[in-house]
Amino acid sequence: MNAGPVTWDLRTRSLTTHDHTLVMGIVNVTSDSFSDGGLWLDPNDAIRHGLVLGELGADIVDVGAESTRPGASPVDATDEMARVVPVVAALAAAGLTVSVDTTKPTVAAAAIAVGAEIINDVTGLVDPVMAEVCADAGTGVVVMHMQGDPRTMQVDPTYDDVVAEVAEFLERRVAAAVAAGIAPSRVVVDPGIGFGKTFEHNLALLDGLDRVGGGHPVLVGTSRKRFLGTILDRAGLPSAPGDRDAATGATVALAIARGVFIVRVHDVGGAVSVARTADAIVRVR
Ligand code: PMM
Repeated sequence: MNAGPVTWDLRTRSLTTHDHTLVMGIVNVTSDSFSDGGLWLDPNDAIRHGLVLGELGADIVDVGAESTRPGASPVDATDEMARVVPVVAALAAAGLTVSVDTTKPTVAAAAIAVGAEIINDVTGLVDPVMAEVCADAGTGVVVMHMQGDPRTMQVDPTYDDVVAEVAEFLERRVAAAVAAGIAPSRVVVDPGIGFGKTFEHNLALLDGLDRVGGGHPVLVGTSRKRFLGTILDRAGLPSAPGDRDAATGATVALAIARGVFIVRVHDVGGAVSVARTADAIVRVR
C-alpha cells in the first residue's frame, strides 16, 4: 500500500500524487531512439506530439534529444540544444509541465530558461555543474541509476545484489544532490531499467521497486524496452517495439502496486487507463 500524499516540488509548481500516479509522456526529438527514433525529429512534429500527449492525460512531458539506447553515440551539445529548446519553449508556453532528458548542464540551463520544470539526468547528476544548474533554478530532478555509459552499458553488467546496489547508488547520488543545494522535496529517483542491466536484473529491480527509493518518490521507465520484447518473444507473441504497449501496461500496474509515483511511457492513453485502474485498487484515499 502506498503511504499518504507525496508532493514533488518543481521550479514554479508542485505535483501531488495523493489520488493518482503521474504519467510522464516521452517526446524523443532523436533520429535513433529504439522505438520511435526519427518520428518527431522535426521540432513542429515533436511539439504537436507533446500537445497530443498532454491531451491524452500526461502530467509531464519529457523532451529528449540524445538517444540513450544501448550503443548510442553522444550528441553534440549545440545540436541537442537546437532540437530541445524550441520544443520545450512551445510545450511550456502551452501550460504543460515539461521535463528535459539531458546529461548536459548547458542544455539543461537553456531549457530551464524557456520553461523546463524538471531535469531528468540519466547519469544521476554526476556532473557537479548539472547539480548546480538545477539547484540554482530550483527545478525538480530525476536521479537515475546507470552502470557504465550508453555505449558500453550492456556489454557485461554485473551485480551481487542488483536491488541493494541500485538503492545504495541512488542514496549516494541523492546525498550529493542535496549537498549541492537541491532540496530533498525536489528529488525523485529511478532505478534505470535497461541501463547496464541484464534481463534478470531488470526483472529483479521491477520486483524490488519498493526497496529502491530510500524515502524519495520513485519513477520507473519500462516503456517498450527490450526485456519486454524478450518476454513476448519467449511466449511466441509479436515482440517488436510497437507491440509492447500492453506488456508495458502490466509493468505500470505492478509498479504502482509497489508504490511507484511516476511512470515514463510512450503510450500515454494506455498508461493513463492502466494507472487509473491500479490507483483505484491500491491508493489510500
Ligand atoms: N529511459 C530512456 C531514456 N530516458 N529517463 C529516465 N528517468 N528513466 C528511463 O528509464 C529512461 C530515461 C530510454 O528510453 P527511450 O529511448 O524510449 O526514451
